[in-house]
Amino acid sequence: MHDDSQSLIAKALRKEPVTRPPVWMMRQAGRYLPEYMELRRQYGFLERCYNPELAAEITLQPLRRFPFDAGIIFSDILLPLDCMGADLHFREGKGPQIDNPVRSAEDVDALTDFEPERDLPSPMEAIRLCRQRTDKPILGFAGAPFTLACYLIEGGGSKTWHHTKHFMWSQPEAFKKLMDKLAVAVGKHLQAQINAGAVAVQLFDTWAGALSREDYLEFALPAVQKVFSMVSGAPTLYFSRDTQCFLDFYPQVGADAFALDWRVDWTRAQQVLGDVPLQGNLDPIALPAPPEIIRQKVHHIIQQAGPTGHIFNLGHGCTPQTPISGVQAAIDAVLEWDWSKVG
Ligand code: 1CP
Repeated sequence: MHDDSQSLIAKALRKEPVTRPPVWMMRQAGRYLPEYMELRRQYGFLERCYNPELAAEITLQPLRRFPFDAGIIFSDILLPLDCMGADLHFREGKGPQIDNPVRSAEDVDALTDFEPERDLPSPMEAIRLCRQRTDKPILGFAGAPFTLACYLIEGGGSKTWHHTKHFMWSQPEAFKKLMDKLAVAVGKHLQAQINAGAVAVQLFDTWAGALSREDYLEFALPAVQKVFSMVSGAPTLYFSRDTQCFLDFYPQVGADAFALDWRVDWTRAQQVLGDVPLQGNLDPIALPAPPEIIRQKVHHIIQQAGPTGHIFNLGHGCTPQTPISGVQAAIDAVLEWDWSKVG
């Protein structure tokens, strides 16, 4: 099996010199790709995730079309919840739905333990298949406990996370027990993906920005720390969205690197976080812009991030409206960068 240790992404995560940053994009597999839409017509979402052949194929699709430096395994953050007893559905035209939301201490107790290789072998199997089929490094991932709790308690997506916050404040002990259970499940899931050959793993805390500083510290941070304390053998990245006001908490999180959304200013991030690898952070909504604008924005980000410890990415995922030409223009702009020629 090939060795990923000299890949650009592994070097950037070790802060070694590179002539240009490595590039991949969150949601680089998905609805903006015609070849994904073709498979989407034939198979349901959960089937695409639970069948390792399909998951591997979808992971490889963007790597065939674009010169990305890494793939991210096709799966979803909500799958472990399905294995733990949540009645998870992806119905056409709707986001994820959980038909038996967690609303009481008894509901928390009823969630079953999660053993990744027993209950959810497909992402690990898909990582192993991808590693046989491409030399590109493959990233694993999972959802952070707070973000998973949001879907589990709410029963789906939400603008306000009303039920989640109500549960958190009215039943804090049950909420913390839930966070702990989720942290154990997620820690095991990330470790299993590393054991299967993931070059690094990313924890997605998409909804952390819904919390105040106090609530993040009390309810979300301890569970994230627990996740990262359970994981070893490959670098870890923490992505959260809309959390500029928590940047100063990041050093306590326990991740090796941080994925920034597009609102975060590089100078401030580097001042607050110091010498840690950073990933990001082009606004995904810039991808429909003219190629020259994309190029300027990409080069501005690379220049600000500096020559070591930067992985180029979007500040959040590709959307279904993302044009193929915009993805290509952003990658071209990264590939033409050469730090050895920058004075
Ligand atoms: O075809 C479809 O309609 C499915 C759309 C889709 C896709 C492509 C969903 C449903 N999940 C995924 C795959 C996925 N999800 C990946 C694989 C990598 C890739 O595509 O390149 C990853 C990393 C995720 C992670 C994920 N799922 C997050 C965290 C990251 C983020 O985007 O913020 C979240 C919040 C989810 C939940 C989820 N799954 C799917 C949707 C539409 C959503 C979000 C719903 C919402 O906004 O509440």
